[in-house]
Amino acid sequence: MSILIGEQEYFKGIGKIAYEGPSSDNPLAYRWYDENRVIAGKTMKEHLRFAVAYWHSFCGNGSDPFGGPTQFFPWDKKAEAVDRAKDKADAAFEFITKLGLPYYCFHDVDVVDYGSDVKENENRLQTLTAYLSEKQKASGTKLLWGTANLFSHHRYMNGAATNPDFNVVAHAGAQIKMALDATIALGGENYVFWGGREGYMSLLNTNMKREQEHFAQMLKMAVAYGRANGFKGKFFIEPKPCEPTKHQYDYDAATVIGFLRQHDLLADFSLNLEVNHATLAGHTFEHELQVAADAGLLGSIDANRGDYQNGWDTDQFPIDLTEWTKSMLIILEANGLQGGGINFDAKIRRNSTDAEDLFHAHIGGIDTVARALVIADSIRTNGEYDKIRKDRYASFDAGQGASFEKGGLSLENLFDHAAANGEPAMISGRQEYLENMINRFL
Ligand code: XUL
Ligand code: CO
Repeated sequence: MSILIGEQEYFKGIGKIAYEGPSSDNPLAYRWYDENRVIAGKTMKEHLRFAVAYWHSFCGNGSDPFGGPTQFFPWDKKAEAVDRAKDKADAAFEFITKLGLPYYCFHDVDVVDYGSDVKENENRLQTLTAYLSEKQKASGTKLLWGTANLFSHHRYMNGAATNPDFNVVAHAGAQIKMALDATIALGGENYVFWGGREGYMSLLNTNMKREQEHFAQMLKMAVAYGRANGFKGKFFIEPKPCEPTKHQYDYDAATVIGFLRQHDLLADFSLNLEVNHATLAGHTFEHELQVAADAGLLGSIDANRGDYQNGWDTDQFPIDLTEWTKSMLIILEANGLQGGGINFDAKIRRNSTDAEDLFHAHIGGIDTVARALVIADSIRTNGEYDKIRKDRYASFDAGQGASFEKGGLSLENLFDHAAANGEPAMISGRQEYLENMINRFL
């Protein structure tokens, strides 16, 4: 038994998941994710930077608003919080190592349960930070990002940094400080803010302007503390329109970019985009990626999917090849993710109760994304896709169109041009042709 498996092996009978190629029918093998395969000048491992999410995989227990846990974890048995947390870390690193993924992500309270004593919580997290550090060294696994859970505890029912009570805001700050300390100590490459309850349930009791200013203030303090303590990575904001609040301030990529610009935070922040959050906001995932890429803020991804019939965050594992192919076209065109990776912020269903289910879920998600990368690269290499889109704007590449783009024309010039050139010819958008073209490569 290797050092990567603790005293107890939690996923017995499952070995290292290997790449076996598309013809394999082994459900515990990769058919597309070949970490060393080079696509567009980089290995798949470098492009995708996959991460396992501690919370869904090792803390989530299948409970929902209508019923309690269905998944009873052998690593969640011991009476003492720190002992339980060490067992959980053993299970997590066994799992990540068997999948062969380079990264993991956590919230502070995923790593170890917190009580209500701030200093005791700090002790607990520091103890686990030392433990995780050893695990990282032994396995080569790295921390893609850390974050603080500022939404589960009852004190955050009216928000965390945006809470109307300063005493609660201080608790949020304390948790961010401790989570940043852990992230820095573990060499975490990024730090995430997902504003779970940073929003409102009713405008009747809310001073939105003041709350948003408090939020910006907290972010500035986090940046100041992180930079003063050696954190060189990016801070990410993860947009989501609602749930658990009625309206979350970080509604979508465009809203967050406006907020960052308004509060002069663009130098330190970028975006962590989640598929199911995009669809909840009434967008496609591709839309959110494009908005971030156009602003140079495409930082990282939380991979999952929603459900066409349900209007909430179902956080299912990604399996939609078309959605991911369209997404990969944008990611490749943007020269990849800026500092982040692809974190599986996804959970197995409440009735998926075999230890193998967690493997099947991750393998399916990993292969979907890897296959989409291969397809998107073929589409780009073929060249027709880029050419059609470029040609569509050809009228701006020379003459009056080029002057317009450079700001060299007035409204009178447009009048003269329109009058001189008559009614423009109709030019097809060729959407169906392009859709068929994407399908040709799938
Ligand atoms: C919730 C969500 C979070 C963040 C981290 O919808 O996505 O898990 O990713 O707090
Ligand atoms: Co997320």
